[in-house]
Amino acid sequence: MSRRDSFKSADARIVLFGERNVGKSAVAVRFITKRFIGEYDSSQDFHYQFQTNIKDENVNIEVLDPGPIPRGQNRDRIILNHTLWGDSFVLIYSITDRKSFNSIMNFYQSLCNVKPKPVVILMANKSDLEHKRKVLKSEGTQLAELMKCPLYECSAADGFESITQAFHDLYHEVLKKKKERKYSLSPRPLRSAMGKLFRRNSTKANLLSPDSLV
Ligand SMILES: Nc1nc2c(ncn2[C@@H]2O[C@H](COP(=O)(O)OP(=O)(O)OP(=O)(O)O)[C@@H](O)[C@H]2O)c(=O)[nH]1
Ligand SMILES: [Mg+2]
Repeated sequence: MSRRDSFKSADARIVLFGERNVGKSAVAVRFITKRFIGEYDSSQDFHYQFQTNIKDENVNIEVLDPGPIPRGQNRDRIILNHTLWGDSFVLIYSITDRKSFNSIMNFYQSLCNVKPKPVVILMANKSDLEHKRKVLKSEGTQLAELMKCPLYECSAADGFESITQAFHDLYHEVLKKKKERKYSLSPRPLRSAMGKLFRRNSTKANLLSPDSLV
């Protein structure tokens, strides 16, 4: 599906970033279908759009699960394109793969170069493989603190609840950010007039007329 076919008004556009084999596709498919199918096509980008119910609200979500991101110059361009498209990001590593953990900061820095306070969660996948663990939970927690975002240790193989919860929380962060931005973009004179309006006694006689809101 081409990006031009995107929902006109997606409520959230989520991009998954992480090294190869960490479970990006498994996590995306778990969230969207609640299923774990074991093997996933890694040859191309997968762009999903769907409606889901979050806290009794129907929302339009789009998820981008990137295909291989090559090394070299093209890498920066591809990450930049994905970053511009998305409004929120899941940074995924596998607890069994230290290299994948080490590379998270690079993804995060690339994001911050384009979007100064990106909406991000950190996901430590494959928590069912405790016997193969190479990254301590405390290391994940420290990294999340550095990036000022929450950490979710979860397993795409083990059930859908924790992954669904992570995506729902991310969606709520997107909403929060959109509301903040809307507020900060509202014209100052109107904002201060609104402030006056609500500081006043709210009897009818004290309400300001529209003409006075300038
Ligand atoms: N045990 C276990 N295996 C997982 C989990 N998540 C994914 N896998 C397996 O890990 C392998 C890689 O998963 P993918 O979802 O294809 O990983 P990916 O990050 O999309 O990989 P690329 O598309 O190559 O970048 C597959 O064999 C999955 O079945 C998990 O939580 N636990
Ligand atoms: Mg994949």
